[in-house]
Amino acid sequence: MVKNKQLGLNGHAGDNRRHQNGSAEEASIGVEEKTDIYRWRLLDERGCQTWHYLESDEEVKAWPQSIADKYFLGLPLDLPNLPPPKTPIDSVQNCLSFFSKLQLPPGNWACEYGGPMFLLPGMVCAWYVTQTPIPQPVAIEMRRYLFARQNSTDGGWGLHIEGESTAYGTTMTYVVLRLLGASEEDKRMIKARGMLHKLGGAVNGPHWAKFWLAVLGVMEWEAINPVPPELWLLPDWFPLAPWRWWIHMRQVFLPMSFIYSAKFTTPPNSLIRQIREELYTRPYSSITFAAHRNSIHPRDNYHPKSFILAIINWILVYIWFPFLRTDSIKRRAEDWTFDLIQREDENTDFANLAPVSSPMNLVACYIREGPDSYSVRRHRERLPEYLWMKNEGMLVNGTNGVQTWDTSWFIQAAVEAGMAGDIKWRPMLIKALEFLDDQQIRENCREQDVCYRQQRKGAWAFSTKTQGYTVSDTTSEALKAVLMLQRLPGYPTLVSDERLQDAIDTLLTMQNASGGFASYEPTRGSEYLEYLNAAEVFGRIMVEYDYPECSTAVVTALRLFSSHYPYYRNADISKAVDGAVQYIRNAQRPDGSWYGSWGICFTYAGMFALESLASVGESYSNSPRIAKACEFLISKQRADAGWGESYKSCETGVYVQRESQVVMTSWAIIGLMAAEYPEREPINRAVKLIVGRQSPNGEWKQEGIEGVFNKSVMISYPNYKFTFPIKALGMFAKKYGNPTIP
Ligand code: LAN
Repeated sequence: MVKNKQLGLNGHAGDNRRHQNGSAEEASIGVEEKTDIYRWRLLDERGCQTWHYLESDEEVKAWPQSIADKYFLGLPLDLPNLPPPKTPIDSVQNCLSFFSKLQLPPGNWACEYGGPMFLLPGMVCAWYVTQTPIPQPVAIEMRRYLFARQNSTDGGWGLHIEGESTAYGTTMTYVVLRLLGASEEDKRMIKARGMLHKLGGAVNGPHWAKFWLAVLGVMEWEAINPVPPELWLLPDWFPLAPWRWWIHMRQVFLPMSFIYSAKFTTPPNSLIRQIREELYTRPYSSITFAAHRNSIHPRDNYHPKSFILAIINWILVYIWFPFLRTDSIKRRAEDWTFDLIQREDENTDFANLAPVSSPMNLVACYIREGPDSYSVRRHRERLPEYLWMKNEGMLVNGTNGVQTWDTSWFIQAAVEAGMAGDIKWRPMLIKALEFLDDQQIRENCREQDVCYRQQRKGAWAFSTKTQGYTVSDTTSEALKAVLMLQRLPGYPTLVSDERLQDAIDTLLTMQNASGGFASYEPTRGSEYLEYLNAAEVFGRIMVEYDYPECSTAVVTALRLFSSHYPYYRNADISKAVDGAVQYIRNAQRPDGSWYGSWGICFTYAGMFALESLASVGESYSNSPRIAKACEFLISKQRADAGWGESYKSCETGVYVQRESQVVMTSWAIIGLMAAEYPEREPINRAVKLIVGRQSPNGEWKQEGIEGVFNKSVMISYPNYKFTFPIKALGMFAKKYGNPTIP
């Protein structure tokens, strides 16, 4: 848990105010304030990760910086050079020697999980309007991060760290920099403002930006397209009912609709009044905000609002709200949405699903229950779990960590590479297994049907058990990791048969009629709901879809489980596998590729799909579709023998090249080897590239961004540069007898 004292959440709002002007002078002359990076520590308590800034020298002495802390902070590690690898397995050994030093005390691995630029602003806005003091070191480091991520050419910010400047990124980052104490006269802020005005000012931001601006009181509520909580009063059979939406959309819509209905705006102060005059190309008082509900800059308009949505919005604004919505409907809708907010808080112990909804839940609790309520205090304690500190400053992670996901992948990769039999790595792997044992979800949510939650007993969540949302592929990857490891001699059986069966039972509830598997739940609504996608900046977000990645994870988990437990729900498992494999076959594109939704992009999905089909016996020599998939991958191999795919692939649906990346090269050859691609040369050369890029201390350096969501937002998976090379090199060594690398 977060220690109030250490994070300075001590209720002295004065701290915050003092800070707002504190650095103005320095910043305006371009000297960035910075904390002492040697004083930051990551605390990991059963997967609950929080960063702490140690103020006193005594604290520093009592709690030395670990290698993992130093690594995350970009400090020198002074690790010795390892013997240069002669074979792929030497390279794996070196990597393990490095990666083992990053294991955290509970047994998991951690990392920065940044990329999106819209997460930090929500957090700061929520703190600001709920008068939650922002500890000075946090404010300083957030400012530093945001400035470090400013696009140097035009002074703006994008939707994600590699993206071009947008009205969303630029408006929100500008505003929170001001809230965090940056001066409007700072030359970087002047440049940012220039860019914002070039983009048409804050009226051109998307819906989610306008929402926060209205809450802050730097935009009027008339400019915000409606978010009616009464949608939650629709009967469950109704095709548009929000329980059918993709979980991230409905968990954001939920508190957003509550706040919208309350039309909550924080009382203006002088800073807010100043910001009002900075965000627009005209004086604030001269703007007709109601005319800007649909204004949006073309760069932000990835998914333009549909005509149907525009009509619905019109009806809501001009007919429903002024004439038809009675007080009693309003009250009932607000009561029910707040009840659902409380259930989400209860089910996650206030950690919440993700960092967009979580700050909004805080604001909703603040409105309904007051600043000193338990719910507000608990939210304030939990939000810092989303923060991450690195050499560039402090950011907000995409989830409250990658604990279970990355730990599961690492275990599998190490087993694949034959490392589990090496006594040297056994303590590390047992610790990792203990982590997964501890993190398995043991119970369903209370009244899961009332709060529309999916069965989850026996599942694993992407981050931690407390967050508690099953994900089809995380449950599968964790299940595989546990099965692989605890069956080996020398490893304890921690997760009982019954608990493994619980995981299978839950997985089997998650299949779609199409045979495929989606992410958190089976698909509950029609694709036509995309017509109601109001967020503009994301694509394919309204409902769950089938994913080759998730479907593959489930197929391979079910098959591995069946090989150990051939009698448990045998018929159900075969049927589920057949259905999922059939879906994967159907999802192949005419050019032989698969589109990836969670990693970039065709290389990622190709790896999974080929693994799935291989697990049911399809390979290059006996399956034309596999041959085609291999040819597709081979056609993308670059002259230096690597694969490198740009995030543009995700946005455009067409393979876009970039310089070779270790992670994508690993994905591609894992797929090719799973498919038993007959030619060895392209794979040999790729292996050479991977090994050649390894540093003498065993690590691989960070390259381009690896992950994606909602087609348009990129997200970092820094541990992939360890786990996927290990897996690829391990597979290679197994297949070709660990030859010397020429
Ligand atoms: C994630 C992270 C993990 C990811 C995988 C397990 C890798 C994937 O295979 C299934 C989907 C899942 C669980 C996933 C879904 C969307 C998330 C939670 C994220 C990409 C991390 C951040 C993102 C979340 C939606 C961020 C908040 C943004 C909104 C638009 C609400």
